[in-house]
Amino acid sequence: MDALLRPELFDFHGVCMSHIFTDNWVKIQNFQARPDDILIATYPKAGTTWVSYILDLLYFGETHPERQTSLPIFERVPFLEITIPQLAAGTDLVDNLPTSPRLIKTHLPVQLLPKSFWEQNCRIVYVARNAKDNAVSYFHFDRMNQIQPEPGDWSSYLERFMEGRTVFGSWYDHVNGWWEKKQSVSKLHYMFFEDMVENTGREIDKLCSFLGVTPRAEKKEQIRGAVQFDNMKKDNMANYTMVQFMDSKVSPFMRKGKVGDWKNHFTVAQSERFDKDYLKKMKNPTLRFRTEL
Ligand code: PPS
Repeated sequence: MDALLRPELFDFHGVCMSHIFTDNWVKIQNFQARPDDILIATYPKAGTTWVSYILDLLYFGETHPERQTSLPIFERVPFLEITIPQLAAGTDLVDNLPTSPRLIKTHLPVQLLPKSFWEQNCRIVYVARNAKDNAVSYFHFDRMNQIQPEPGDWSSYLERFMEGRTVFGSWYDHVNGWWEKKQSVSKLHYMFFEDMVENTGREIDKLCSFLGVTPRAEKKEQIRGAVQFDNMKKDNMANYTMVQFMDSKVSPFMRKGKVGDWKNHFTVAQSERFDKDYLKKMKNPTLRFRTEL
């Protein structure tokens, strides 16, 4: 795996990317979505795995319970654009999914999404997380994940995050781009990590109504319990501990799962600078994030 180590960032159609997510670009852009596919779209570290787990349990928890103990979440909900040499490409994993619906993960900014998702009018769940906690989570992820660029120290990382020089580009462009899309696409459910932490049950209800599924109350309660942070953290099928290029000893994938952990990382000066810059970039008053609960 040595050849994979620590890729460089480069500009890809105006977005910072690494080759891990662009090597398979022709297949990604030509990917054929199906009308019942459900896409989970996020900027990295916004709650993808959490929502993926909920959807997997909603659709297959009762009919295919063996999935929970035998298939890691990244096989149940493949990552469309990932391509790691010697491993199956995300597009192939999706094409080989036996399930219906197929649950698919992407971190692509809205303008780079394969057009068949729009043509097929697929349901899309977008999860967004406040920029400060998102930056902290991404920093620790880049430390522990050998297929991400070297993050350097926290203060230089934060500068790069503000400049949009992280894999999948600017957080600001990502959350705004998908938010604008939501205004014209009815099958796009835009949700927030902070709301999930505040009241997971309420957010599961909203997801069910968006997806048009009506599970029994006990089933919803069971799912709510199963996806609590402590349960997912110890679940080897959800916590990414079996991934060779991720080192949980450096920082676990299921790290803290909190709102407001940024306060343990940002200095007062960094926070003030970040807030000032944030106001310049986040002009749309209808898109509001909470940095504490
Ligand atoms: S990835 O790599 O982009 O797919 O990562 P992603 O799953 O989007 O985000 C990982 C962060 O989500 C937290 N997480 C949770 N928080 C609360 N409850 C549950 N069940 C849960 N599952 C995942 C995870 O801990 C990462 O956040 P941080 O702040 O680093 O802990």
